Amino acid sequence: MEKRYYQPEIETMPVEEIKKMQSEKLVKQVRHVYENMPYYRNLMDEKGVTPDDIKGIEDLHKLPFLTKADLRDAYPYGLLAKPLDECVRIQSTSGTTGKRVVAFYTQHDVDLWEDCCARALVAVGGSEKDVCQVAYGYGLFTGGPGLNGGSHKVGCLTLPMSSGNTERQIQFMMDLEATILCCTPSYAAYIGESLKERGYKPTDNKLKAGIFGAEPWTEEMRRSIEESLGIKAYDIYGLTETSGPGVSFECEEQTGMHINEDHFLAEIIDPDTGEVLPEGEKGELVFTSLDKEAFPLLRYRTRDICVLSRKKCSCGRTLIKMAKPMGRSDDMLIIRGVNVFPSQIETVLLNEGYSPNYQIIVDRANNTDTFDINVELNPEQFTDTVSGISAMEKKLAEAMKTMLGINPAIHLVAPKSITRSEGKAVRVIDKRKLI
Ligand code: DLL
Repeated sequence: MEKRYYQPEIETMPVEEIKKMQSEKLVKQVRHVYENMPYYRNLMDEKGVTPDDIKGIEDLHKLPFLTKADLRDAYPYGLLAKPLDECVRIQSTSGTTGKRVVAFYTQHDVDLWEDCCARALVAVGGSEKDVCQVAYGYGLFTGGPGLNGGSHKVGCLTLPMSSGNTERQIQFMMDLEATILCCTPSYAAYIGESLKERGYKPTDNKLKAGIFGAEPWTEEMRRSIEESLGIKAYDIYGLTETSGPGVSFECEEQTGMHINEDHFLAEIIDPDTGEVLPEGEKGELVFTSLDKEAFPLLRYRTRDICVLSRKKCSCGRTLIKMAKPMGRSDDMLIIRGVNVFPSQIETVLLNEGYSPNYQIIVDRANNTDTFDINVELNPEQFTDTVSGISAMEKKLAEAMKTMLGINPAIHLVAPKSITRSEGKAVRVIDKRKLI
């Protein structure tokens, strides 16, 4: 079997050794942060915790959390722990609440981030023989630069396409015989659809694998992308605050993402109480950066809802796995008092044979929430009889009711009428927030 590890000494390290390594790094990192990041030192002082109290990972729970609100308060330099002279890069993402998140990197930080992305590429079978088409956005967004750096480290021929210009993506994919595609899952679905429209069959391209992340996507979406592109589709996770893509990545088993535990210490907490939950329970994912220098966030609350598992993996990696995040706690919609995740809607649509092109519109009329879902028909489903359409809408509404517990109004719309996304898809329009 071909080599599928980039750094086997880390990726297959016995768990006890990983934990020992994490403990040693944590003790050093807490000291670095305490001495160089006054913002976090104040939080520790308020909690009455000193670096001497942290002797290993068993003491992690004593440290205060950092949240999105802290990022906002400390913008732009307040969480910087190295002089700007030693930083070589910033990356940024739009926050949900106005101010952008700005993350800083030393050369050491860029290097370890690219190692993480290289691990992800090798895990899907990448090597110097591959042509890696990076169709995540380049620039402030971490997707393009992260996978680009990883691809160089592996030695792939890197196509730095950035997102968009689908015509050119397809031309290069075909002419330069790309074998690995990296982009958001929604853009991968769009590229698949565009190839089909141009008369290509899934076997006409040379792609073997895709590395898709930056937004939640379901198993049903995975299958649909795998079919349309004729590839294996792998998940990758990360966030700007922890460096970018590559915090965790999927291996050949495709049953969750291995967390790069030598760099990131993961916890699951109860989002309401902050209490640490045992392995296997669902809750909010919290990360501590163990050896980042410039922007070393400790106990950062991601708001992503997830489950961790140390079940043995057939790929031989010992790194803990996280399930696909089912969405962010702040993506969750509360409609007429019921919690609704867009991922549940996507599951129903794909199970019922619809496209993953949909938009959820929530509003309020007469003090009651309205809940509408526009769903695009596939060209082969298109029928121009009104009774045909309303029967399909009714059937889909029933399937939604079974999954969600509440009844949306379904509107089947013409093929290609919902705007495609080249980056992260916009699935929800919540007009209630605008009031
Ligand atoms: O999205 C980094 C990234 C780029 C990850 C390319 C993977 C591939 P941000 O823009 O800061 O960073 O957004 C981070 O996106 O907290 C999750 O809510 C969501 N997210 C990222 N990856 C996944 C994934 C990049 N595989 C936020 N599944 C995170 C579900 C994901 N959600």
